[in-house]
Amino acid sequence: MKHTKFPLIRLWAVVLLGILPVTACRKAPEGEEAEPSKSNGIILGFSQIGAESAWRKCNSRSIQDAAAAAGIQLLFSNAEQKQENQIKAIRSFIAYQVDVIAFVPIVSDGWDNVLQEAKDARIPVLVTDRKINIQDESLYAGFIGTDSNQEGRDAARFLLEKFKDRMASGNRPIRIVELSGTVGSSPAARRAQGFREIIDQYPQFQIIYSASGDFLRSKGYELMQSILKSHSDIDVIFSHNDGMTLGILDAMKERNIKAGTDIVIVTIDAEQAAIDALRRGEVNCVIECNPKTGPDIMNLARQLARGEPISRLIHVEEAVFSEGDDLSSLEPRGY
Ligand code: GZL
Ligand code: ZN
Repeated sequence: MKHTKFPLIRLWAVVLLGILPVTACRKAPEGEEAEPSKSNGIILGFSQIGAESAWRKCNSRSIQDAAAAAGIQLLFSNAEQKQENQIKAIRSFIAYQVDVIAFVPIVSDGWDNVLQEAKDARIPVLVTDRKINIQDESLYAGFIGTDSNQEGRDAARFLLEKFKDRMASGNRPIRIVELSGTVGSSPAARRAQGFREIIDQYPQFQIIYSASGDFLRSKGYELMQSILKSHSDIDVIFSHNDGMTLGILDAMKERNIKAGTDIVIVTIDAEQAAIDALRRGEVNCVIECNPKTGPDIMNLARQLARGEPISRLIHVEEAVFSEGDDLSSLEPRGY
């Protein structure tokens, strides 16, 4: 492991940039033998985007718990939804000379310079959860997370099944409202892309309105309030995450619209509240997006710390829960 000759640099990085070392194991002072730990004192710098949804909070818990279990010292930074805070945090990890950097890119663009700096410092970078657009793919070691395109396709496939009779018996348009996630983020772009890849093959499906609710319950509620004022012809709502869907349900309840019956709702994440709404018939399809990637991230960090290559792209397994499924044996979601 790199042992900096200037421990003060580390102190600076930790104190000034508010990076919280989350797990106990510290690096021994120069000359003393580091206490033996299962992972030989690997230091992982993790830049998380914030706490915008139940999904995100579960993702953070998974990472923090897995680091503690693996004996990996975690420097965990919460960017409070700002890319510039992520870039600052990554720079502090470089100054601290961590062994590995991992992060969730809140948006896909704007990472080339800071990842070049990590490469120059010979610190491997693991991209998690959201994908990046970058000129030089060698600036990061690999990606682990969910397949947002697949999630979008799964949402569309559910609608083909749900409306097959209406499609067979005529061509009355099936009007879709889409509430998308954070503008510029890969899940928002790719869920929309995957959805349209299927839906655009069937002209009867028409996306009459699409806007970003930024993955936030409050914005889902506000958007739905205004949409319901100007549209009484909505057949489907495709919501990019359960947080926004809960806001949508609130707005529909206020106007006595029967969610799941008057309007079909498809939502992504599969947090407990969405599964409960599915059981109540208030939503019709819940697509899983798995936040519990902490253990896999720690295994990959350990490989990178040892200088071993990792696979460039790891998509985690995900399920689709639809109305009519037997959900009786479904474990509590934990988020
Ligand atoms: C998806 C993840 C998204 C979730 C939202 O991979 O980045 O961010 O769908 C979360 O709930 O806010
Ligand atoms: Zn309309």
